[in-house]
Amino acid sequence: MAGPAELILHHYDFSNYAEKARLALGYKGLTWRSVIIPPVAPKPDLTPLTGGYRRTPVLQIGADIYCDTKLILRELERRQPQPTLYPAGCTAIGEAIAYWAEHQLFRPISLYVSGTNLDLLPDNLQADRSMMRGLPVPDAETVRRAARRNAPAVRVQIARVEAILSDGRDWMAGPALSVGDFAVYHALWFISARSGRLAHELAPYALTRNWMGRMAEFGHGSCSPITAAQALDVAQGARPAPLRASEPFVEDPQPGTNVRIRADDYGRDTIEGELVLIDAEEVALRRRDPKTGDVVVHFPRLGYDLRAVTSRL
Ligand SMILES: N[C@@H](CCC(=O)N[C@@H](CS)C(=O)NCC(=O)O)C(=O)O
Repeated sequence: MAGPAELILHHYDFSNYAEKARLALGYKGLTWRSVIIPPVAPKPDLTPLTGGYRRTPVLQIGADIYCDTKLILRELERRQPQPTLYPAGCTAIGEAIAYWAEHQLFRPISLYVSGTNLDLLPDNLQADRSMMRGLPVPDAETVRRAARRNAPAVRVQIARVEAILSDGRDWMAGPALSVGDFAVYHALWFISARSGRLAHELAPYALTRNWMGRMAEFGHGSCSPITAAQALDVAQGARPAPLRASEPFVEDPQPGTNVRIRADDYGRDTIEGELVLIDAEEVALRRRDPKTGDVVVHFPRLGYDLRAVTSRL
């Protein structure tokens, strides 16, 4: 059984965003508990914790639930500042590199990898991901065509990663490791997460492969499994941690308002609750579920759409 202060990561092995979180846990030398969640919806033991958020990974600490790796990494830093993921001087550029990696580099990689390894994927994965994006469910030939169409965008961008490193810098944003390294790494990690069929794409790039090797050495920290039911019990037996004071912008809903929040890109399931924290980095909602009791669900501000719930009467 896990205690209320333990880090619990809800994830599955081939999730690249989960790999980003696992590696950050390893970099900080943290001990954590692992709950393996299904890679496709429905996720009946996860969504009572999140209020509907279904993406992977999710970090739970007692009755506090952190959605999205952008916030998960910040929360790990808040709880264990050293070694830092946010070095002065490299963080702003690191965040910009992370945005590029996660919004332009990764999608073609995902399509190229999926179409190349279609025979190795769970049967219902393509259908689930298409529905998650509001797209029609593709047949196998459509998925393979998308792989061929996206291969050039992958190649062009791997060459850019090599170019970034070619001035002799150790890390993506310069002399210090930053969130940019974790974001580029998890995107490139996905190339070989399924099979070695696309290893030739990285083969020409010695600097990139050396940098990936240094990243992989951080490992995953020390982890031991618990069940999804145990994780729900941890939430039920814990109270949400005290929150820092909100610092809303003038346009923001005030704490105490009923709000709904959802991702602004894909997996746009709506989560509703009472706004209990809002500042430049984070938005948190209090909600209640019979399986968890009171929980506070935390999101990064950027990348999420937040609205006050207005009565439709
Ligand atoms: N911005 C999110 C993206 C997370 C994401 O897209 N994860 C993928 C898995 S790698 C996902 O949720 N896929 C659907 C699922 O797992 O249900 C983050 O940084 O955590």
